[in-house]
Amino acid sequence: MTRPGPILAAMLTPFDAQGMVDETAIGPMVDLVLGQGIDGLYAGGSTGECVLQSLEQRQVLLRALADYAKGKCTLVAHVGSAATGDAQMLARTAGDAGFDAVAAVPPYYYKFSAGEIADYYAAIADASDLPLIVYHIPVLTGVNMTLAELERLLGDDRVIGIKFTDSDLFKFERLINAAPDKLHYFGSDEMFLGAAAMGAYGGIGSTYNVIGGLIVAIKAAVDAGDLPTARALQTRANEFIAILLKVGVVPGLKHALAQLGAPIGQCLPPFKKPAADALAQLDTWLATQNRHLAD
Ligand code: MN9
Repeated sequence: MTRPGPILAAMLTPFDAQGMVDETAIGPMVDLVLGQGIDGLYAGGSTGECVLQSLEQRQVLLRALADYAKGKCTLVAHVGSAATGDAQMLARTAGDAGFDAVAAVPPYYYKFSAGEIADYYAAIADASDLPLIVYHIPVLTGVNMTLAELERLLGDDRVIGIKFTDSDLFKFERLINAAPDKLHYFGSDEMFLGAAAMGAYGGIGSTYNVIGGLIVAIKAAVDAGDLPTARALQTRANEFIAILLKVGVVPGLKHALAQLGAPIGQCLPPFKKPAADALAQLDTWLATQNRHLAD
């Protein structure tokens, strides 16, 4: 197994006017995003609008992405679904397409027990030969697994790590130290510096589509023990993230990528087009700040 790289962009999904995956838009988007020097892509997750798509469309995306990007970078497929059978099917698709790993949110909607959640992850691990990353994002799933539950999931040999999107850095640090051999990715981009300082292996985030270079630089500064540089870089990142949160993260990132030369269509319903005044702020940032990110 190749070890997945540390800094992965949570990929957006390009759609055509009919709401189908626009395979022709994948290449230019991938080139733009990878051009920032990140290690790879995490496809079909929250940023990729996974819960708004049919199983078939999610498979189309995974196959098309692997066709274009396999061999160029780390590829992780998010396969999580409240329907365990769909998650297994997607894991098989990712395995056949040549992904490096799969990731999955826990089953949501019903309040499943820890044992039921563990069975779901075991079923996904059984479905393919790919290593598995647990995705902990309680703010969206409503499933707030405890430290003990997360530790138990990481105890499975087939589970290589976790994507941890939460502001609880205490829990994150406890988990890193309880399972030091696993890959601990952090997913709250606005606090990446804190997580890197706590010992994160890397990060997987939506905003990396635009500011991936800043995140790579924050990690390098933390690893070099240069806290003032890391702090200044996180502040620059957060100026962008604050605007993006006003616009709406996924529609805002789609708008930004179009402005940067890789149009990928609109979000699926019921996402609305962002408000014009918020978009104007984003455009100003892109025009005045983004081109200086490499400075
Ligand atoms: O885990 C993303 N989380 C969500 C990844 O989409 C909820 C993050 O990249 C956030 O979008 C980002 C902005 O809040 O930190």
